[in-house]
Amino acid sequence: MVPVNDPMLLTWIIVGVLAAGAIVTAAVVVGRRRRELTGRTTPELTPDTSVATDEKDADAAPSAPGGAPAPPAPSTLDVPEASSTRLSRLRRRLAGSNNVLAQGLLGLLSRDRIDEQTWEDFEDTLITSDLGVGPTQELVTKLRRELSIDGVTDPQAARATLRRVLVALVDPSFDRSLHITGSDGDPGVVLVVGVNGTGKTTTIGKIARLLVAEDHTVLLGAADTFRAAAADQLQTWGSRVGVETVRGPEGGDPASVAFDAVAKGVDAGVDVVLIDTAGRLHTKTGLMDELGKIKRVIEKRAKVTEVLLVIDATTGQNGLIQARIFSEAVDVTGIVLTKLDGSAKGGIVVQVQRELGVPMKLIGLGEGADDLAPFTAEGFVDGLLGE
Ligand SMILES: Nc1nc2c(ncn2[C@@H]2O[C@H](COP(=O)(O)OP(=O)(O)O)[C@@H](O)[C@H]2O)c(=O)[nH]1
Ligand SMILES: [Mg+2]
Repeated sequence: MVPVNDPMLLTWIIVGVLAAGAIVTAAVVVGRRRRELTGRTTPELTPDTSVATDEKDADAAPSAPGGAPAPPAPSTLDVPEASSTRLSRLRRRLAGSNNVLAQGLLGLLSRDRIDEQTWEDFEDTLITSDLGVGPTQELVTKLRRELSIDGVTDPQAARATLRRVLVALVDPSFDRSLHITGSDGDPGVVLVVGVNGTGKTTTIGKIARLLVAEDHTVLLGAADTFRAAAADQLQTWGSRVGVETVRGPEGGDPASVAFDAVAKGVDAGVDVVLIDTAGRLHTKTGLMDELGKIKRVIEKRAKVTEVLLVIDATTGQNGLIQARIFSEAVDVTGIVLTKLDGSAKGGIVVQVQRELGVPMKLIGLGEGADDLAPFTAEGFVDGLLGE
């Protein structure tokens, strides 16, 4: 060791030692601080619990493999709205400012005199509202005749004429009641069919609520076995009003789930069994085979009293094509038109009913749990005309 005699050199050595110490201390502090920060902002590693769902199952509970019961039962049950008040509550949604049919009809009445050009424009409006060419011509012919007798100078009278002609077009003579009474003490069985995404599962959930509001006992059958999420979605609907769901394993045979549900309904003595089906069948033959089989197998236990075809009003002419295919595959006894709240084209009601010769029985007017109403010709027309 060389003795350090130079005071300047000694000072420099002390300064150097202190500086080195300060640097080490600073590094330690910064390091600790960085670890703290990192710990706070980096999410903990957890197993991926997300479930692949599509938009249509957004309200479904997470899927459970193997069809295990998934949605927890709510602690208190909902009290669903009675059917009698629904259409009047929801009617306003029919005549939204973007409703082509409503606008065309009311526009016609707002004139003092209707010339040839006006009639032609009116006809075009009706056709673009999905009313269809046949019903449009029928409506225009009738209106021209009646308004030429009564005139349009009295707006009240003209409106009454329009209402009368429209109600006749929608056909008030159809039996629109849901056939939910089985024979010989068996439950009524309602089979719900339609393309994926049209609103089948939602509609079944809503029908269950309608029936519960009328003091019927109900059982649900989840015969859409493609994904467990589909059965979860149905079960969630049922559990909100204390209605049980019969389900099978994911990918299982839909007909066997439908059979089990109906058998259980018979044994338990419930009033109505509602059967959900899948709409992912891409070929017509596949569709016929599948739906035909489900119906045949159910009927080994109890008669199917109602086959409801669900159509999405926003799909327009496409919905009509689907309706034709389904009605060839299975004997449709009633139509449910969903999403009329989001459609500017209420005319589809008349066209679908005409095409299939089957009554419109229920209309969906929103995503709310009780946004499904029994269809009546008068209620529908009053909704369109904003009365
Ligand atoms: N706005 C509106 N949405 C509806 C109506 N009915 C069903 N939906 C929605 O349509 C989507 C598909 O419904 P879902 O019942 O899963 O169709 P499914 O595949 O035929 O069973 C869901 O997001 C529903 O909330 C309706 O009347 N109005
Ligand atoms: Mg479904």
